[in-house]
Amino acid sequence: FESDAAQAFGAAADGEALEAARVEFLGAKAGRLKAIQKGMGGVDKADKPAAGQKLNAVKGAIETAFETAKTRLDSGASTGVQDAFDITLPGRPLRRGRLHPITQTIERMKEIMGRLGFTAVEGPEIEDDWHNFVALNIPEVHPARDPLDNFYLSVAQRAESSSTPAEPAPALGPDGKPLLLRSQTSTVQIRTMEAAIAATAEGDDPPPVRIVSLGRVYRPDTADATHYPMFHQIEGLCIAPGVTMADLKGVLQMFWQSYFGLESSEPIEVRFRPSFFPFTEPSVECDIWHDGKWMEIGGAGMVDPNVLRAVGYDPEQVTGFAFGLGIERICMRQHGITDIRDLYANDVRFLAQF
Ligand code: FA5
Repeated sequence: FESDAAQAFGAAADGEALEAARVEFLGAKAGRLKAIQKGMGGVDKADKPAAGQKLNAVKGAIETAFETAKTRLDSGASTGVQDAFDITLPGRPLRRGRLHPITQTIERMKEIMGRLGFTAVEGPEIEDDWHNFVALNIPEVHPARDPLDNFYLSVAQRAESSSTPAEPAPALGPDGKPLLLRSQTSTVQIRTMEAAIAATAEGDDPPPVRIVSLGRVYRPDTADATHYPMFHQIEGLCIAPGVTMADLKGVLQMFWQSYFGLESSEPIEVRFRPSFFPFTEPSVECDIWHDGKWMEIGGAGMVDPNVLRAVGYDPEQVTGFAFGLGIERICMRQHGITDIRDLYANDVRFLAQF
């Protein structure tokens, strides 16, 4: 009986269970101890003192067991509170978010070009025929317009009947020409020069322009280690009277010296190779000497007079240079990333390294 009571008190997980056990064993009216006390009447007279003593001892033991259980519950021990919170354990480390490596590269490029006096501007990712092609001196029948080389937009059509789903129709701009995702950031050259001309009062000289534009471009290239259908470019444009190819080379040289300079023990050299772009003349492919080899970084050249004329500049008054570089390739080269797809697989274990 005594051990039954101790067990019941010990097992009580909360105040309610303990109270129920107390009523069962120590209850003043119908408790089991009370029942035993009542049974004392039937004990032989000679045995009574010994039995009374025994009963008092049992009662004391049960009461002690009850008090012990009550103390235990009051201190919260068996509610599990102490098991769940061990305040002496070291905390779990908080993981800090970080910027994507491409975002870091973009921020660094903007900062360096900013110090060279180039303002960062943005342009839309959905472009029209004029800004992506015509104003950039890309004629109506140029392979660059091929639907296989561009993401043209279309609009879903309401189906005539459920059995014949409607063909999507080409999405057209206000000029009635197809809209597309821009395939290069050179579109922003056009928008910037147009805005500068539009802000020029009649009879005034249009202001010089020094901008960079960094953003996404889209081409239906099959993804492989160095190509992705969405990637980023940095476009630079400088328009002013008397700008020459030497200025282009000087700006690129300073840019790369700042970009890689801290890690590179040798001065960065810039090399131009003859090339062709419809919107520059002459046009070059640009390489830099980095880590003991020539690294191709993108295209550049002097803005074609046709482009200047298309937006309203007088090519007799001003000249300018432009360049367009692939940001992923530079970021990859800098960090030793060998597959462009790793940049966009969104594996945090990979991205957390940069
Ligand atoms: C151009 O896009 C020109 N607009 C550059 C330019 C601007 C020339 C101003 C003259 C004046 P190109 O198509 O070569 O050029 O692309 C430039 C860079 O984008 C390439 O050198 C390469 O680094 C990168 N690139 C091209 N296609 C991809 C792709 N699918 N994935 C990742 N990077 C790419």
